Amino acid sequence: MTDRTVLITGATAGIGEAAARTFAAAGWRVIGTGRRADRLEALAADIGPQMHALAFDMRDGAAIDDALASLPPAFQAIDLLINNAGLALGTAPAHQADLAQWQQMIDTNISGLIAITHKLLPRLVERKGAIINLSSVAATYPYSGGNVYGGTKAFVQQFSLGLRSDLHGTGVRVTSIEPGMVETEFTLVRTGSQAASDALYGDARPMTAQDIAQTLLWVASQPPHLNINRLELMPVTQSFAGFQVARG
Ligand code: 8X3
Repeated sequence: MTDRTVLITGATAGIGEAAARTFAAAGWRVIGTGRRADRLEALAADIGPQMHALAFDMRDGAAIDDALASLPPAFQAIDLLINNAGLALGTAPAHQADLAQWQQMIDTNISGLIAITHKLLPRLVERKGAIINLSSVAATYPYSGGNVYGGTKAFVQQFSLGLRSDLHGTGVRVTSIEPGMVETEFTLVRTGSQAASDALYGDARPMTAQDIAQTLLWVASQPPHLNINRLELMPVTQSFAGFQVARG
């Protein structure tokens, strides 16, 4: 058991839900956040009193304040922020993409992430806490249709390194986790198609949400003198393609 508390954004599904279960099983108190209150409450009921469900929209600063102010005393001292909430929308090339989808990715993956981080930073500095941000391999390696999604994840990667620099001397640790293909609702959300999701993950042996949750716990369990700056993960079946050349 530990007396530490983690706040996990986007805990309603996928990596966030797996992380909530994994950290609770390791003895952490877990604050799970998200917009879908019913799913959060169901998860909290399953995990038990170690989890507190906090439903709010991360794009709304006043809603974040109200939510944090409503935390029961036992959950107020937050040691670790896991910025997991995020999404990809669309796979169209940039010149055919939907601007509203681009904006929605920026709102969640960047604006929401910086808003909750900004709110929690004073507490994290006070407690010499830690931040783990979920970036992606898409931060480093461009792929067709990745455009703004990759751009948002590059922001998360670089923001993580920038936080490390700004928090120098505070004892606060910051990590950018950069997974490749993980089988979650990610592709269903991105494409709106269960068939597309099944076709991508089908026999590809992708990573699982549990793989990433275990990695998050491992990062959080390192001794306080050690900071994992960036950690990139892929399934064995995923690697890199070469440059493309248009001819004619
Ligand atoms: C998404 C990574 O490889 O599924 O963050 O596009 S990948």
